[in-house]
Amino acid sequence: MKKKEIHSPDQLVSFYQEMLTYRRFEERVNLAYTQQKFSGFCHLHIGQEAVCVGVQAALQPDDYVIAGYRSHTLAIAKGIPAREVFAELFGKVTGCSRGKGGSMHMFSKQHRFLGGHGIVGGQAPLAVGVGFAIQYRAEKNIIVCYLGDAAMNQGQVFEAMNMAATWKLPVLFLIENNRYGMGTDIRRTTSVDRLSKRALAFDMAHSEVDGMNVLTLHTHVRDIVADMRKNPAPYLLEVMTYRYRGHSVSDPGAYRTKEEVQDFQKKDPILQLASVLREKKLAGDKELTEWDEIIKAEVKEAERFADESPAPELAELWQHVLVES
Ligand SMILES: Cc1ncc(C[n+]2csc(CCOP(=O)(O)OP(=O)(O)O)c2C)c(N)n1
Ligand SMILES: [Mg+2]
Repeated sequence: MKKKEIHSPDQLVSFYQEMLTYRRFEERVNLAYTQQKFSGFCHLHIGQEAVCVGVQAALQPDDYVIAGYRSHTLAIAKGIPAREVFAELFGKVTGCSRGKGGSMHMFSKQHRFLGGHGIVGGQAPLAVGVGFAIQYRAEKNIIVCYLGDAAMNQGQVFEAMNMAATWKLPVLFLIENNRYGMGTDIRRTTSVDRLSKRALAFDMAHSEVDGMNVLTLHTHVRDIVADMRKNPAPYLLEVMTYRYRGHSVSDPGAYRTKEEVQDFQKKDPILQLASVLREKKLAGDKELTEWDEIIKAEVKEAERFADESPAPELAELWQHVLVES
């Protein structure tokens, strides 16, 4: 029997506002990049907003998150203020990594957001280390390890899963399957039709879920996390999602058709939830427009903070780059 999904009106509104915040944030980041306010790599999460909102709402604040390089919005969802993420992009000392990490290396020990990692799949062994620490200290937390679909073809990810399964570590390996690894269609690089099946090799629990519907996703992840807390063990979740923009801001996207992108945009997570809000009479045109204006102003303010923040002093070069015992 299909489980009844229960989300309070407040939760529905807050999911909507959060997803819209991340969409507007990334749009503003893209604009700043085109205005040459910063340079280097920049990977946007536009289209995938339901994932971080649905997942984060299923976690406790003291759970851990570790991710790849497409992680501006994941960092904000985990509690890092948007302005500190913006300042990090601009290489300012007020950034969450004091301007030393940039787009791919958001980090906050305080918020238990353990990066932002540029090496594809490099976060998986680190997540296992954190999972081990949780078990060793007899904590009740879990760690969510975000991975791209292409990261699932990296050898170290298999090693990490094997260890996590052998030692029953509370690691939720979460694949954001957006169908592409840079310009390569995942179907050209993998022998399985579902990446979650890879869990069978480790006798690990696994499933798939629609990543364009924040409510379905949230309910699904909440149940997984509740089980993991009761019976610690790793889990492999494949979230079916899609990125609307290029792999990075400099990708013209010639490897896929406009129609394909448009098909996914019809299932846009923000539009889907707007329909729910309208149906339930929780919002109409007036509210949706007002919220958008407020959110745009907040994002602009985050950018202003980044603009006006100082660059790191030269002496900063030698600080926080090494852990001294
Ligand atoms: C070990 C390693 N190999 C190759 C690269 C180059 N690279 C950067 S992103 C990327 C694609 C990864 O795609 P996916 O895991 O699906 O994540 P997505 O970008 O779709 O979020 C590749 C191959 C890298 N950064 N690290
Ligand atoms: Mg991908």
